[in-house]
Amino acid sequence: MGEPDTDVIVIGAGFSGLYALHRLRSRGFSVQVLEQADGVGGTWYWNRYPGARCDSESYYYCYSFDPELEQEWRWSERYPGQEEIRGYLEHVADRYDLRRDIALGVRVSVAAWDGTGWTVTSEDGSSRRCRWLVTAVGCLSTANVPDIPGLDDFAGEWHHTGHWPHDGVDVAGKRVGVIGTGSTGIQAIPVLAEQAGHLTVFQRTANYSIPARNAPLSEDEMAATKADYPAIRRVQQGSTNGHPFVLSDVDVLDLPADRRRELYEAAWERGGLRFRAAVKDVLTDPAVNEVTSDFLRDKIAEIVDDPATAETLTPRDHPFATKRPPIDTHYFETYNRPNVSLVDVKADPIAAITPGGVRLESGAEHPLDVLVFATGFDALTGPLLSFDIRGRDGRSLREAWRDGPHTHLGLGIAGFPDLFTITGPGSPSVLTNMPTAIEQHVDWIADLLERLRSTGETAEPTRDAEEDWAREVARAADATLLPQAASSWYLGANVPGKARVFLPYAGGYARYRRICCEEADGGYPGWTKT
Ligand code: N01
Repeated sequence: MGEPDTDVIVIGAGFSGLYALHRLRSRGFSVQVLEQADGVGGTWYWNRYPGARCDSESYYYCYSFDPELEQEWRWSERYPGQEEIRGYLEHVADRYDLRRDIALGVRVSVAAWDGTGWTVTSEDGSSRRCRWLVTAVGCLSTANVPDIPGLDDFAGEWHHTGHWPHDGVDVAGKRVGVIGTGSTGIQAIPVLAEQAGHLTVFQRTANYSIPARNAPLSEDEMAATKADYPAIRRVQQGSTNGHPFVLSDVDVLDLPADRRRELYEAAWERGGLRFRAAVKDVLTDPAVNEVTSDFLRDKIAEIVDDPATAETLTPRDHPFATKRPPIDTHYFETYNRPNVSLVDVKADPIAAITPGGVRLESGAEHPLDVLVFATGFDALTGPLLSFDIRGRDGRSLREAWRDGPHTHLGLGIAGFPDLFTITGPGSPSVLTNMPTAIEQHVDWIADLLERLRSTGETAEPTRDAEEDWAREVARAADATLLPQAASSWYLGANVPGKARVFLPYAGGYARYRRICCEEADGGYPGWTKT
């Protein structure tokens, strides 16, 4: 088997992989990062579609591990655009001298446990051995392109938003179609509408959306944030979603109608994900959710001129925020433009893609030059199953997860020793501010690896711990309204044939962090150490 080439291999060089490299290196581990892209950045390397921007605010969608980094970096806008975040991660890679341990353009095909370590083989045939394997592959990195007949014959160009060409797509004056009205579609549609000759939006599920209220950040705002960082970080660590918002304690149902309206209008004016934080119990109390959903439905009717279009855009089949709530810049306003049309593909589904465009089941044809798939991702499990992970006795993860993912805390998998999954299924990940979730996971993994280094043990979760955690993940989801969105990617429902399991942990970031601390403080009782 030979000596390991390195203590740890980390797969992926996005937010997770970069921090894992830095943290593990600072604890004295040798680390090799393998990244399939030609640059660092992960999600922010790939998602270059028009309008790509973070829905979390810049001052907290960033690392917190180094106060000097917080003080020296200057964000330009309330919500950072894709290029700015990619620039930030490039800066981090340089500032902490990370690049010397990152191999770019290396696509892992197989990672196999060999009894004392992991052998990681890449598509180019090269292999490396390590003692510990850490996946930093992201949660939303495996594109979901629906299997619609005829796509190969399309005469125009088509792109998934998650693999947008680096030199852009010229849509000026062209007939452009967008399939999908999730967070991505809702960001891209207003920008594409400004550039395209005609934009046709194919909507299957109408979505709620809150105005982002993006704006440049002034020197004063940045200075105030920088002065306040310790307090901001404390709030994040004690929060449900890893955001620095204090959740409202006002019962909206107890308010008279005019006060309730004021509360909602103020939240709408503040915009962004803060809207959700302004309504207590919005994700647990159906009556609260319904009045909130009604407020948002009314906003669509106010903004969109044509009543029939407004009605098609109005979500009625799922409560607000049970699917990840998008935030937007002039999304609903875009439907008032003369060059934009909306097609309801729930009422009249897409039958085929033809050489000239999209054909619906009714026979209606929509001629297109460019087709954009804003159709999302095979979330959480997709990135881990996109290559062949083989654990004890050669058992594959694809086999082990045939009926859905099994993990302990989203951090490890029974039968897969010394493998650690940053923001894996069963962790709060996509329900939180991702950098916050990532730092917590990486720090926890680094502590465990230090212990294993000193004891010489190998660790993997026990089956009992996995089963207990699966129950807790299901309990936490069932305590909310989240499972009510039948088409949600949180449930795996967007990918045909995928097991329907609520994937992230909905019990809240602070609670989850406490559980992880207890696990570590208790000597890792959920892990077998041999
Ligand atoms: O993907 P989605 P996304 N025919 O799965 C539709 C994060 N994100 O890329 O709802 C027709 O949400 C599908 O319809 P339906 C964020 O966590 C973050 O937009 O399944 N339509 C839906 O409308 C987000 O939640 C930022 O009925 C089809 C859309 O495509 C996550 O990424 C920015 C279809 C897919 O929506 C994913 O968002 C952007 C078909 N065959 C995204 N298949 C940040 O700010 C799918 N659809 C950090």
